[in-house]
Amino acid sequence: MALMAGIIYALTSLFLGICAGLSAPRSPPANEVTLLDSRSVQGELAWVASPTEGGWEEVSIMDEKNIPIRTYQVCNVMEPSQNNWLRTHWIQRGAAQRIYIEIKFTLRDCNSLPGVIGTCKETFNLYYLESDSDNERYAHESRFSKIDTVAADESFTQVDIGDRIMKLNTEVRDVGVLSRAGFYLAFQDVGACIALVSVHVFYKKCPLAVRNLAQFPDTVTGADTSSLVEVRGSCVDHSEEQEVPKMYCGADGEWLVPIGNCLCNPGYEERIEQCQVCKVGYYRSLSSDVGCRKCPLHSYSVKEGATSCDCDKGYYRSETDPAAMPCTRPPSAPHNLISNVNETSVLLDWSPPLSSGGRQDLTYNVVCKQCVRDTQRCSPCGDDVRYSPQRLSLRSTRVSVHQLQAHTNYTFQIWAINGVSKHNPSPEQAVSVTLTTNQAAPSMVMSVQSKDITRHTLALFWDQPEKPNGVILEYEVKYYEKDQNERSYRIVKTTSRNADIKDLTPLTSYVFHVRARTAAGYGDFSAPFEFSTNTVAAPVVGGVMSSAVLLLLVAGCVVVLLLILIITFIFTKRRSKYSKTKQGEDKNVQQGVRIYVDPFTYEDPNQAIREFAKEINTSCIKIEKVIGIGEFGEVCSGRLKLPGKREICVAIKTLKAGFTEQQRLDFLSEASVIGQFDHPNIIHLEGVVTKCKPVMIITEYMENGSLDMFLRKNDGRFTVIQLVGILRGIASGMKYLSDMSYVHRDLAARNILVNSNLVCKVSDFGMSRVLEDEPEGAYTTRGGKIPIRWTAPEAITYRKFTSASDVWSYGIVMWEVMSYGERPYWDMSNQDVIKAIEEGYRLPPPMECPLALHQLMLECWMRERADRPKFSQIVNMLDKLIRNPATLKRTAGDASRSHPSTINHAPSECSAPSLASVDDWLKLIGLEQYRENFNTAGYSSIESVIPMNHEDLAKMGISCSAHQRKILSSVEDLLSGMHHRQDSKVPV
Ligand code: ACK
Repeated sequence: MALMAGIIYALTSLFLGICAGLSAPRSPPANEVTLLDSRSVQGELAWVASPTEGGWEEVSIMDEKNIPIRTYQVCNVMEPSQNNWLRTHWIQRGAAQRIYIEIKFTLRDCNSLPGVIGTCKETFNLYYLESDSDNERYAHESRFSKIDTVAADESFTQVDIGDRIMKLNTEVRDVGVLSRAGFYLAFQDVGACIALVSVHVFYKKCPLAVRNLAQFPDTVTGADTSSLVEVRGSCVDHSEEQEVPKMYCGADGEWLVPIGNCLCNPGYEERIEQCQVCKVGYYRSLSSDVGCRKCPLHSYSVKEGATSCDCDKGYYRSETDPAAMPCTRPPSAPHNLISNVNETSVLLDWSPPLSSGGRQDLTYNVVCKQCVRDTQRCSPCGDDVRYSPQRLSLRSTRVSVHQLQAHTNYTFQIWAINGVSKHNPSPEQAVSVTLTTNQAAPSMVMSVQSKDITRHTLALFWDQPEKPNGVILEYEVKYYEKDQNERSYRIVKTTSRNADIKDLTPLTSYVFHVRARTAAGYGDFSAPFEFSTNTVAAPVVGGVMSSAVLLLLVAGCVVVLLLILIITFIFTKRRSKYSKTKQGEDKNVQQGVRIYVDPFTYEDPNQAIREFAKEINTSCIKIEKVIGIGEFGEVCSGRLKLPGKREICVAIKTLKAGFTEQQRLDFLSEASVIGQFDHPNIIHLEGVVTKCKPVMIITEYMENGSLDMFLRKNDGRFTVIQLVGILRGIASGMKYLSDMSYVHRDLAARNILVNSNLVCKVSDFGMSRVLEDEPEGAYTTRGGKIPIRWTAPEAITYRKFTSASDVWSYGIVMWEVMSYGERPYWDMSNQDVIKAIEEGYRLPPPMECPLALHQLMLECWMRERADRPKFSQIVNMLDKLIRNPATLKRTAGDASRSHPSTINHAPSECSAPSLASVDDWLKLIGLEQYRENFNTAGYSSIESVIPMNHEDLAKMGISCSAHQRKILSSVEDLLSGMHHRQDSKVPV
């Protein structure tokens, strides 16, 4: 009793010490909602203790600010069979689905109390009971569910009390899914000396956040520790949705990658996740514009929130002018107009206007007016006047005008026109010239016909030329026999538009041409017209012309055909030349074998990215959901629709905002690596997005995620042949990599992805070379992180990474696959693993693992790397096994899937007995120093240690409680391992 009183006194005095350093209740982080905080309760806690006497006791102490703290204490370490319960009052659940309980407590080290062995405990139990109302305060203890046994990381001793050393433990436990309106918590003491200093119960939420201009409300996290809650955002004021805004709330109360976004309405701009109105003198016309901009030249805005600016007086904007363009004016007139008359044609030439009005779209229109001599009366020129190149929208400063009337007065105006001319057309935009055309010969007679044909005569008639250009004084008809030489023609002249042709030869075809004459001379002869004297003739224009056309057509076809042939020839020549050059230039091909090129050997790593990864336009990508967190940012799944290709599912690795250029290059280096590979068992790169943010790497989507998780989820579900198929795929991918001289360095089941057809693909080519991000990475003595359990000894000790060290890792992957995702070397520490391997131990065959496969694993783990098989040999061996399934029948049978004591020796040391002795076992768990204690106490075999407890250890002189715990937990493992074993205890 005296001892007890001393302890209680000590506890209380120590609390005072603790409380001096115990911070006052903190204001909770934004992502926590407190349901109970014992430190902020005013007055007594008044929780229910049973038994009411002699068990938990409420003790009030003061912290350094003299604020009372309520604590509960119990310390019945001398009495056996303690069962002291302490229940909180009813705590309302609120919106929580999963709650967190943070307990701060102190605990007395039993070893430091004399005479308490057997009764003193160093743990207590935490329970909860859900209830819809506060009517189950006294519910029977058996109705409570256990959350956990809580042990102290730190316990204090008499010496600590003397030194007033603060040893406050903080433990957090969580429990869910809760469904009732509230719950009670209970603390069961079974004989410890313990003080509950504070109990803080809370749940987590993702706090209200605004991302991409969408507001996401306070969101309670999901019930599951791994669940993501999808939340739809709503656009902030003065903004509208561009793509549905969504975000995921993670279980830790952190928001993950935002998807979709809102854009500020026109007249507003984005400022720190808000839309701010544009100031006077500024405008923003489209939601896609970057921000408010100053009104462009010659424009203004007089109100806030302008979506465009009005033009100053005398300035205009065309319908197609963007709002950002300055307002402009019509151009001034062209100048230096020069005319050059040639008979009935005129060539007009001018210089551009001195002012274009501030625009680039200057063109010219020609206005032609025909004026009556000596009067001012003018009328528009007829439609028959021809302009070259055209009359309107001329870009050049020259036009030729044809088919004017001879001897006629004309006025030509040249107008300078731009996009805003129509707002203010004025004669100031034109320059004009007046001129008179010269005399000109008549134009051609276009049509000649015949009638009254007899054996010796025929009558011809025709139309006046379209442009007589004066008075026609005479027509001339030239004709000759079709079969005769053209030079032996005859001429008939007439003043009328017809002529009787006489003295013709019967049944003969004649060719006729007609021309007109004015004072200016003869016009050109008409085209040939053919008539015969034996029948009623039809103009032969068609015939003569059509044979000419036919000829032209045939000639044209021949030319086109020839052209096609020549082009095809040149093209195929060039292609074959191109592909030859391409091959010649392909720098990662050496003597027909493609060699991997390290992107970091490029002077500019961006060049490697451009060379090996295709740039994808973000508009082709649809992000759908977050599937995980990578080193550089979220990993999402989504869809990719490239033009002309069908839509496919893809995985999208994103680079989170705020990265440095080096991080960007490190992130993209993975794409430069994967982009060099093309193999069914290597993850396929679709491309990258580097030109806009977020920067992304797009790969094929692997529906079943990483191999280790996939195997754990499907424990025992596959046939051995299916598992060997998986291994064969991975080996084939690795053979491809080693053929390309690529060393992976981080081959492990977690870095293999599985698709819906169970095809496995090697992945994770990122910074795994450096392995800073590797979750299994441990720093070695030589620096740098290495995933110890997967890595060959020579790579651990002197960083000799080769395809042979990849083979070692492949052996570990084989073991992971055959044990359905078991952790290699279970919970042994990295140091113990290194030591065990060094001493020749190797992992035993997993349960039901065919001996042939375990034999292959052992070969992969040969100490000498030259003795390990090559990947090509591994593929061949697995192929052989698949072809002869009978060879897979023999299994190690009795081997355990999870027994650390059944580590095998390497094949070279197979003859050595491999069942761990007590000495070996102690060595494995790193407590060799107790070898003597065990020997002296008579524990000579593994079996003999099985029934051991704390008391036995204390009797042997092992008093350190951490060591006791480690030994007893290893004994428990030994026990479960023995249950797994069937007959033989000596796996080979
Ligand atoms: O183990 P998992 O489900 O598979 O979670 C991780 C997560 O993203 C972070 O790396 C998953 N992951 C990565 N690449 C792909 C992919 N191409 N297809 C499907 N899941 C992927 C990985």
